[in-house]
Amino acid sequence: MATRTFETQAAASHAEVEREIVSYDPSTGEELGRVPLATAEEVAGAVARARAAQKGWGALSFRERGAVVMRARALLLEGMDEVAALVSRESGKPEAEALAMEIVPTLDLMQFFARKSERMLRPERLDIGLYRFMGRTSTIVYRPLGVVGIISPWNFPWAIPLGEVVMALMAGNAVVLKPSELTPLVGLKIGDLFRRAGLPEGLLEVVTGDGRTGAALVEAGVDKIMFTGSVATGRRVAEAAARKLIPVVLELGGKDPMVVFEDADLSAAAHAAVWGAFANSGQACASVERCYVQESVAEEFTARVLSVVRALRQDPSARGGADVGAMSSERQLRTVEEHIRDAVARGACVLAGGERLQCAGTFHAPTVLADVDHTMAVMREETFGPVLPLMTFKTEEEALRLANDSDFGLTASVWTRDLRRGRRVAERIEAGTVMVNEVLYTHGIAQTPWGGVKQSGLGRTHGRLGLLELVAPHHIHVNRLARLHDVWWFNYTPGAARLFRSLARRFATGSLLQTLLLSPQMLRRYRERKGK
Ligand code: TXE
Repeated sequence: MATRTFETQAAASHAEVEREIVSYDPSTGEELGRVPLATAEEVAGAVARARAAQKGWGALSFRERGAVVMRARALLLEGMDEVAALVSRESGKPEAEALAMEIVPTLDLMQFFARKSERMLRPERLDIGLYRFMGRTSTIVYRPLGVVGIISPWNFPWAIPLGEVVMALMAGNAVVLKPSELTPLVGLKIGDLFRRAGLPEGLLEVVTGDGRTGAALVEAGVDKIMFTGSVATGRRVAEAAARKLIPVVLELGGKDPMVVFEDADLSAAAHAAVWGAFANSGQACASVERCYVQESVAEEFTARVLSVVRALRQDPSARGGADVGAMSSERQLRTVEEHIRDAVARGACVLAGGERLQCAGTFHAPTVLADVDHTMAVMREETFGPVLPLMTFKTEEEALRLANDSDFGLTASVWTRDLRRGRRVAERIEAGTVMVNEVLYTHGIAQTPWGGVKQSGLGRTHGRLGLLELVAPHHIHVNRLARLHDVWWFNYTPGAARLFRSLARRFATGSLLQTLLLSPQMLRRYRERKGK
């Protein structure tokens, strides 16, 4: 069986010649399987099949679409251990973590969108102010976009694409999914789940491949791209999409701060910091990547963190019982080593971990750093690994300044027993989501919007805001009094101009009373028209 080292990842390039992607188990380096590397023509074919299938699907009721999603959900529930095992094998995370962070949230998401999409997308009557007294109504009707392209990463290879697939399908779209080249088998498993659930052919096409396959998907004439990945690739996707005028949602990761005030429950905060930084081996876009502790409790908090870290189990041979799994790739592990090396060279102190494990897999020990500052890469760039840098602050203002001193803004977390302070600080942190006394997990709450500000991306997934990204709002405007010609139509007589001045002064105030004062002028205008 082939095994993987950094150098032999070049095996991938050998396989590319054969137009294949090789999938490896990062915790052992063993080959798991091979899948096709789809060409641009094959991607275009998938988009064409999806477009043909979407017409009938978009015409179904929410109930009918929801029934397919609920069948897929039942199959997932039945086969969850098999899915968790595959996710664990292909991504390196412990099976328990795959269950907790990928299966449970998606089961909840599936029932939520299957049952609630209709309500969230029901036609909406708009308040059009004084125009309603002119016999008019405005309604927004949400229609499917058509074909949605989803380009997904390897860190949550099941939960991220599956959630977006469900939302796109419930909104009446067809989907072409390009899973990460590191986790193609999990991507194919998503396609398999919906096929077994009876989703009509063509509605979910899974095209396996690498960045070139993703780039081909952007070029293939889809109606929207949902992208999750790095800032650099996200920018390339947005540029290509802009040339085709296709909208994009970009989820580009974060450098998420955790702020611990002196009045926080230090035990809970320490456990949360450790889980927030080391769950998924730190490879979550909402991982705690910077931890700021108020100086007066820094010593106690650090001691608590270290004692929780010491109890963590990391065992390359135990999929079920370990806490901190393998990292997804050697490249990722090298970024972690580089950030630690840079931090130490600039004066940081390693309080725990600090090194990779000597084994065939890509494991890195959970690492705690102190004496860090914002000149270090570990405080500025996404580390995306099991590293928890601790830094102290004195005042609330200083904590806010440090938390906001970042190019990213995905999530943040504030720890305090004073919930008024928690909300106050939360409102001033620049991030898509700020949690008070929680970390990391709100991607798992399907009802809440997910997305960031600054370099963390554009748009939202999840919740109603996420669902609205997957539909086209159609504005239907109806005039029930068509007999009465509008006063602003031709001809522009001197009387008309006088009326328009009055409209500017009175009607445009939004006041019905003011507008009623215009009645005589309006009547004159109608009579003037009638005379013609
Ligand atoms: O991501 P890429 P990578 C961050 C994290 C990580 C870094 C690099 O910091 O260290 O990104 O990860 C497809 N057109 N995140 O290199 O390249 C690719 O095939 C279209 C944060 O794995 O962005 C894959 O399916 N698609 C993040 C997907 O893009 C292209 C999760 C992501 O790959 C493409 C993962 C192109 N030109 C990494 N090139 C998060 N937001 O949570 C590549 N792809």
